[in-house]
Amino acid sequence: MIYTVTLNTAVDRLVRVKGELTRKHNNQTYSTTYDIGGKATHVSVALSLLNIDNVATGFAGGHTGELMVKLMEEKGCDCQFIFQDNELTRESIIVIDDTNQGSFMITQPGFSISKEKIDELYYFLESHLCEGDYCVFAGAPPAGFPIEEYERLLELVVEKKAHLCVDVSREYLEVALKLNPLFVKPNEFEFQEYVKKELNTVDEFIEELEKVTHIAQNWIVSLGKRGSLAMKQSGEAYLVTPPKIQEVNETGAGDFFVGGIVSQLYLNKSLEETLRFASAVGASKAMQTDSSSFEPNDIEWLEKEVKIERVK
Ligand code: TA6
Repeated sequence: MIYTVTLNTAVDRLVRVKGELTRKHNNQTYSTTYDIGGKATHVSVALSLLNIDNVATGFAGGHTGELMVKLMEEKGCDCQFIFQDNELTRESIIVIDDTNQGSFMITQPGFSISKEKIDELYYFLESHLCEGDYCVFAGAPPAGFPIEEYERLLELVVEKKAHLCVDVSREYLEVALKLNPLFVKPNEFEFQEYVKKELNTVDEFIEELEKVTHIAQNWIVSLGKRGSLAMKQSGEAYLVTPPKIQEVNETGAGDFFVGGIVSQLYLNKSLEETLRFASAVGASKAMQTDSSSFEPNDIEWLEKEVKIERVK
């Protein structure tokens, strides 16, 4: 079984604006819709759309949390979120104008999780995780979440002999890297922050990856428009160039990329096959207007457009 854990759930309020979003101007909207916010929630949606069983858990609250669960269940997700009384799952505001140059994202911090509720999540995972399961932590915890509690949750996954998959940054990434995770997926900025160096060329990224390849079974560094760079613990590395697409809304594309990675590793595909498939899923997401869907019928042709080069 695959478990996804979103410690700071969100509902995305998608606001579509006429023309180009402009300061000091009455920017009129076409529509306002609500969708599933990230991050591991999107991994669960991707897996469900791929008909791969999974359980989505983490923390939620109030009517926004209930809306998120409703939207996820409509997409076939098995939701087992822990609701905290008198709190609301936050809203992320995603503004999309007619320029097709990407969205404007405005996020709220999210509510503080009580020790009682953290323990509830710990015992949920403790009673469900089995050897060989996958557990995906994606997205930073809400402000004030104790780092030692985060570490306790990740350590539990390893103690249960499940595969630990982590898409997180800063001190949370450092905690994950103590545990030899199956993969970590920092973006280019989060990776530079981790290695405490400014990196510009792909070769500079490869050079730094080689110094840390021993602390994760797979490093996958997303490089924005340049695609992604992946390195196995063995040092084998691939540069992935995504397909050229008409981007409509890139929100969630990184999370769906992670969903594609988890789906293929779960099916014991090679890293190269995994990267090809995941890049196609992420690209398909970016072609959609919402935050939480991709078009499975597009995957086959998108995979053919993905360029993968062995660089080490
Ligand atoms: O990655 C996309 C997304 O999850 C959006 O759906 C939006 O909710 C935002 O990112 C939340 O980001 P954060 O880093 O605050 O968890």
